[in-house]
Amino acid sequence: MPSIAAEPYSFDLEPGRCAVVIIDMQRDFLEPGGFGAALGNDVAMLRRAIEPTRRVLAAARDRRMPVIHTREGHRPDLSDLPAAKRDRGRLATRIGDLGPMGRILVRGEPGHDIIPELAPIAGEPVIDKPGKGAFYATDLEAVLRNRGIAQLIVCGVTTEVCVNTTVREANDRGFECLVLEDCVASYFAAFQLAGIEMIKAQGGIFGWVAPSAALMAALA
Ligand code: TIU
Repeated sequence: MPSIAAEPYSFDLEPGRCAVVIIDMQRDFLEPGGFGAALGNDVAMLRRAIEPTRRVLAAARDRRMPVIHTREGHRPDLSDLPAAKRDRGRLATRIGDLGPMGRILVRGEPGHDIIPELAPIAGEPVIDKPGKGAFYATDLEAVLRNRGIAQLIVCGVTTEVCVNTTVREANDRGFECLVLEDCVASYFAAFQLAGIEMIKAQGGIFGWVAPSAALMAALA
């Protein structure tokens, strides 16, 4: 069983029971003109996660390790969009409004797509989620349990929002999460640090944290 140098202590990877989960690496969060920008963020802050995640994705595919992608977004008729989420922030451009990449955070629109660098390939489930957590109102748990997966290697954006929410949901369901700190990113430098600290503190209250190089070394 490969042991990954992680915090707060080593993570014992079980290759047959482990999946890579890539959270919401969508144009709407990483490119100008999408939801992340509509919220007032500097979307360039997230790009540092792309290249390390691309390397992890390639390594997982080489080893036939399951890969699951998620996307945050809503039905075109917005029937799954709570009014509280639509109205939050009193934004000039809201979810469902037309932007340069199509309607903001709506399934099927260009902005909802995963960025080309990390595009899913055949055989990799894509979980469409209406909320921040990837387990809420999705079949992610069934997909994982049907494949006998008990451990998640987590990449994606943003560290303190969808990554943290998903890791907390996974932890309560009995999954062990290893978050790759260079493969997750935040619009806020302070929240990147805090989001990582919150996972690994208190003996790994929500999971483990490691640089992607530690995973690569264990897989080599
Ligand atoms: N995917 C995800 O994190 N959704 C967000 O809305 N993140 C923010 O940081 N806003």
